[in-house]
Amino acid sequence: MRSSCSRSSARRNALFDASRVASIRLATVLLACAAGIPAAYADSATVTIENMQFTPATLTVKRGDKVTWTNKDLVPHTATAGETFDSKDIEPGKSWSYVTKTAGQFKYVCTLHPSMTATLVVE
Ligand SMILES: [Cu+2]
Repeated sequence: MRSSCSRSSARRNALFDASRVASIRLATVLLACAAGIPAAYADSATVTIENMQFTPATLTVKRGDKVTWTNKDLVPHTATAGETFDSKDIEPGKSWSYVTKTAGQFKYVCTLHPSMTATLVVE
């Protein structure tokens, strides 16, 4: 009798703790949004450079997301959008990442092969 009583009280405490943790998490997320800070769990996306092409040709991400370009060709490439971002040379087999800061549509190019173009859309 006594042991079953203390067991149920322990279970009540556990439930209370879980709901308290959930509301603290929610408050943290709301604070981060209110301050305009990208949430800590921002997404990441990948652009593959292969056969002298960026794939996908148009990638849409959210502000604060991390975009990684991976060069699977046997020659260096760049992902260059004027002043917004510039990977410089990405050697074969290497990657370069950029955390998006401002919203907009950014056309970018490989400065080594100007016919290679693509667009990064940041919402
Ligand atoms: Cu190139």
